[in-house]
Amino acid sequence: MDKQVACSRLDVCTGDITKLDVDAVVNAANNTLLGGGGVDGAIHKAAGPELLDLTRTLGGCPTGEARVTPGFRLPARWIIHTVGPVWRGGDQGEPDLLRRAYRNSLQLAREKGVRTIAFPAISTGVYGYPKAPAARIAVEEALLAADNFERILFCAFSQGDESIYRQVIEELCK
Ligand code: AR6
Repeated sequence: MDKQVACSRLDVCTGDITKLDVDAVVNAANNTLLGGGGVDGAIHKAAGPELLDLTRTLGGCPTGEARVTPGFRLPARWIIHTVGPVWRGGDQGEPDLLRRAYRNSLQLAREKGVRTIAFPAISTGVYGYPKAPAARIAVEEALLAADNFERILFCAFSQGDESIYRQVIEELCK
């Protein structure tokens, strides 16, 4: 697909991903899929207890893979749960695992017919992945998959994080 067309399908915003009216939101989960802090905690809280009832039956998720559930009480129809890597210095396969988390999430979303999807900054909170290289992987993978989507949204949680995404997009879309 033409790079500029792919770029035009990307968007960035700052705010709470649980409020977004998109077909799917992505959750930065852990291997248990049983909830936690950060965006995972916010998604479980907003989706309601039915989400945990369901994720208990899924048997967890290996790092780099993704699983899908309904959105329950979220505006989003689907939640794609993925598990990014814990940052251990960068030479323990972290970039590849983060890339796979994005790629598998986008693939699963595509299989569900999702047209609009929002990602949080996977692994960059509790898991400690440096923000700029993480954003670069996110944007690269989104551009590769953009022909399958109307809109791929990066939902930052601070203005500073939003500007990191904007810089990366500017760099990769020039
Ligand atoms: N909407 C959008 N982004 C958010 C929200 C929100 N409501 N809340 C936090 N963020 P983190 P990780 C941002 O720690 O690093 C959990 O306990 C946050 O500012 O949520 O992948 C899981 O159960 C940061 O930029 O996820 C795992 O154990 C980004 O989301 C572990 O944390 C990711 O931060 C996963 O760690």
